[in-house]
Amino acid sequence: MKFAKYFLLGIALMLPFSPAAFSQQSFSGKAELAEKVKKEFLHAWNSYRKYAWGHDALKPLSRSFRDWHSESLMMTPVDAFDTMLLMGLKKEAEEAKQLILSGLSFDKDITVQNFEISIRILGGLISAYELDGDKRFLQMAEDLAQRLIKAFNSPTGMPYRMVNLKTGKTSGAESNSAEIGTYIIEYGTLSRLTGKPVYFNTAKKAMAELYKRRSSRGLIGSEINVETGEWLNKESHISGGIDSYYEYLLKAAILFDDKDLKTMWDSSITAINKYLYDEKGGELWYGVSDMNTGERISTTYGALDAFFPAVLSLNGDMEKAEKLQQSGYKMWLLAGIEPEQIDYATMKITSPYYLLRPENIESAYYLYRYTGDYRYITMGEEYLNSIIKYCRTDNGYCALKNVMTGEKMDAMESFFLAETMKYLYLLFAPEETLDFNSYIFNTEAHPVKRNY
Ligand code: DMJ
Repeated sequence: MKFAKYFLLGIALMLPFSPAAFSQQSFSGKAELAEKVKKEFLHAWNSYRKYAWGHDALKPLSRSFRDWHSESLMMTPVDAFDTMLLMGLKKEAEEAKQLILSGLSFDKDITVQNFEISIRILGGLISAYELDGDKRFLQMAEDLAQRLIKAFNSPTGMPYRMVNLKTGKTSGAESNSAEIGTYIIEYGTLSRLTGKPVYFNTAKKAMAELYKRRSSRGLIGSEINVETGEWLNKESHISGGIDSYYEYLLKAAILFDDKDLKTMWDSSITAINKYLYDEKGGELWYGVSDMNTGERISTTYGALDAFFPAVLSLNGDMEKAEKLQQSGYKMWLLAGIEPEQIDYATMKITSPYYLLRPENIESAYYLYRYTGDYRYITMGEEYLNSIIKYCRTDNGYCALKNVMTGEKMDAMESFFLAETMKYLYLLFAPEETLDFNSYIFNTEAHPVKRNY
């Protein structure tokens, strides 16, 4: 048996390189990597359990917790629940489910950030319902949505940034494109599940209002007043502050087979590829330009931009997707772990922290699913190992204040368990774990079914 294994391995090594030969040879490696991710997920989850149970997030260095508001919204368990289901962690999933169902209520006099609560908690509850089937998750999701939807009550239909869960009082008229245009996956799915079109229509209207205010070049800016519709910041890019608006245009066009959203996406990606696309020394990057003139303002790219290869690949543009992912990989390797932002013209780090973000890994996962190229497995393995090397502590995982010095931060964001660990796991796990072509992920990596 042993002889046969080494004989076959020897033959495989003599074959000229081809992804198929390589992936067969390394098959058991993927299973081991998936197990390794699961073990590290448990390490983080058990630390949350021990020091932050019932609270929003773990503070791994001080072995304590952080709540975003005066009362907890159980952000980490809600965000992590579907990852547990996908990993087959039945005991942990059951415990998290009981905690959420018995202890989480939205009848609280607290003012929340509409965007964050929608992508993390509303998205988490909807996926929990779809994957687990317990109707109480759907009831909670609708209760939350009925409170959050009041944020859209502005003169333009673009939502305020903040809304009080009990009183519905809104605040924060000065908002950004991402916080205006990232609701339709959650709201549209809720419309499908409840038969009430109001959710889908409200989210779509906000996107259309934003799109309507694009410049003659077809670009949008990053900050806008939702009462007057006036742009406050005309910098156009694919980075934080705009990113998930584009992500949701494409994903929702696919998910709901919506022609208007498809038109909006098509014209947006044409403008992005004309004015933000930047080739430097054979490498592909996307920079920052003025939305009115189309002229380049800066050559920055960062951890948040690294979602874009996934979006490009979902759009079928594999050439740009693979090329951009190579640039993202280079950025990750600069200091051994991904910095928040670099200047790609000088390859200098302009923002040195690492918040345990998932986007670069998310793109590696999409590219592996689309190409089957084993290079994305080894890329993911490097990402995983560097996160273990730099961010693992005795009590969970922590963000880094500075990737160049390795200085740690006392924070483990819930998206580490919702997204970073989920995408790593799905990258290495067997394809049947989640049929990639049957689901669309919200921007917090919560999967929703494509077809009903
Ligand atoms: C997440 O909350 C979401 O992915 C969002 O779209 C961007 N920021 C974080 C992760 O980096």
